[in-house]
Amino acid sequence: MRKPIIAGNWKMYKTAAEAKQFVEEVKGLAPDASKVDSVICAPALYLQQLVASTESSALQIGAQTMHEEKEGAFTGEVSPVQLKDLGVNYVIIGHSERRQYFNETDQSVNKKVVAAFEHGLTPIMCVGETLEQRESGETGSVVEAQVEAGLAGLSEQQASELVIAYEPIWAIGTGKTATAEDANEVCGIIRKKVASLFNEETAQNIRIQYGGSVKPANIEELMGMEHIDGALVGGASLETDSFVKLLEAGS
Ligand code: G2H
Repeated sequence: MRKPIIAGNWKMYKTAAEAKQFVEEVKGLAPDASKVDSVICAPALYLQQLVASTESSALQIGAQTMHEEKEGAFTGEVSPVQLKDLGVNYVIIGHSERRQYFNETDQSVNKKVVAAFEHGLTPIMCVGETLEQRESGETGSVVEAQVEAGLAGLSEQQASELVIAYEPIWAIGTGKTATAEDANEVCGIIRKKVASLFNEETAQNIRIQYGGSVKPANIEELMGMEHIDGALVGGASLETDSFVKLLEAGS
């Protein structure tokens, strides 16, 4: 059985004091780590402090992006080695906002996914279609192509450990959620694609999250779906009450 994973994506929100207070409040309330992986993906600035304050709690800390090189002259960037050194466990790769505003492509996403594994981080790789692509019936082919490119060069073991977040772009921060059935259908297409690229066992192991306006009111229905193993949550991960409810629904 796949262990659910609920990850908050704080994006560019919170001051250091707010981040600290949130984690102090939530860490004792996170469900047992044997039931659900509970993750906060915080701004890079706060990672060190948050890793230290969640030590020996069930709450884990992730980053929101990283560079693919282990070091170098890349002003402003953060490397996988630096994240690992801080004790970070997870890293979101290829979020649609990174693809849209920072020119990330399937190829750069693949390099980052490979580099994350190389340095002992678990990538949460995001895929998803635009509204235009959905309306023209391309959702399946777009998502399959993103999965195929993103997983290139991974071993079966790495692919099994990868987390894929299916985030339809039109549902991000808009209040629109894909219906649970629609989300499940696309997560099923992703799983099938993983089976064709690797094998059935890998496809059964890989965890697939849904993301896009997930909140306490819709998480249970989403989590009840066959192919949905968790959620990547933006807005509703910023408040302690709603985030704890999401963790509980995941466990
Ligand atoms: C999608 C999601 C988190 P929200 O970006 O990755 O954000 O839950 O606010 O739609």
